[in-house]
Amino acid sequence: MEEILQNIFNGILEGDRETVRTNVQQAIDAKMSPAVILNDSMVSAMAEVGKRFEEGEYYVPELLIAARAMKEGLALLKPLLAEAKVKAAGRVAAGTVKGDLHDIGKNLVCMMLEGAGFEILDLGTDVSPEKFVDAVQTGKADVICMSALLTTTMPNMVATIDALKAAGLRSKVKVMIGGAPVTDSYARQIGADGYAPDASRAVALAKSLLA
Ligand code: B12
Repeated sequence: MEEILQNIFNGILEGDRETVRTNVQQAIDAKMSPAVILNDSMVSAMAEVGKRFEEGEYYVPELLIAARAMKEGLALLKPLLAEAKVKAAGRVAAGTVKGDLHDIGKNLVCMMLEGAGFEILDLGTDVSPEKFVDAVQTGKADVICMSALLTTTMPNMVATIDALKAAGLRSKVKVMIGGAPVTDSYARQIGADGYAPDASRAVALAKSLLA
């Protein structure tokens, strides 16, 4: 059992999708608890990936292939997790703001959050303030993650916060922002609840906002 979990852990660190897929399937066939498979191998591996990224040992490509390998295993686990009613860490609606088509960073944030046990509503790119509002109203998101890579689209983060206020929803949802041109002081200036400079710190931020 230990060996299977270790193989999944190593497979994610190495971005080896085949190893992750076969070992997760073996763990499922051996009737291991989906929560144990998720937390003791996959989430801990993604935490290690995040740590290596922060320490400059891993770069974006390693982050991407690790996240992809994790997704492969998650796809097998998802139906079982739903059955076992493993409580999601929270429901996150994420999107790149209106006018902006950059989605690599946003996708990384989604993958890391998913690996950490959050339920993700991926709204895609070019997401209007109305769509974010709808994700809170009908999608019941606890957290909104807005990404912007263009200085010209950053004001659409403000427009989204304004739309949430106008809909009377601002106090019901936490707002996280990020993207290369975004800063912590900008987050404070526009009244967001938090900013993170990368995907692994986005996970820590989401956890702290919902704690
Ligand atoms: C790849 C890229 C593209 C690709 C996007 C492909 C895709 N599917 O995403 C394409 C070619 C389509 C593109 C188009 C354009 N681009 Co471009 N692009 C880039 C580039 C080279 C890399 C961006 C990237 O993916 N980085 C890697 C990811 C992993 O990093 P990241 O996005 O920053 O995300 C991390 C963090 O920021 C954070 N994060 C991200 N989102 C969030 C959200 C939350 C909530 C949190 C907490 C954290 C977080 O976590 C992520 C992971 O660690 C940047 C240069 C750069 N240095 O950023 C230019 C750049 C962003 N692009 C730029 C420009 C100008 C454009 C165009 C206008 C070019 C043109 N004239 O057509 C168009 C705009 C299209 C549009 N409407 O969006 C400029 C922006 C300048 C500015 N100051 O506004 C840049 C900076 C290049 C430059 N130096 O001029 N681009």
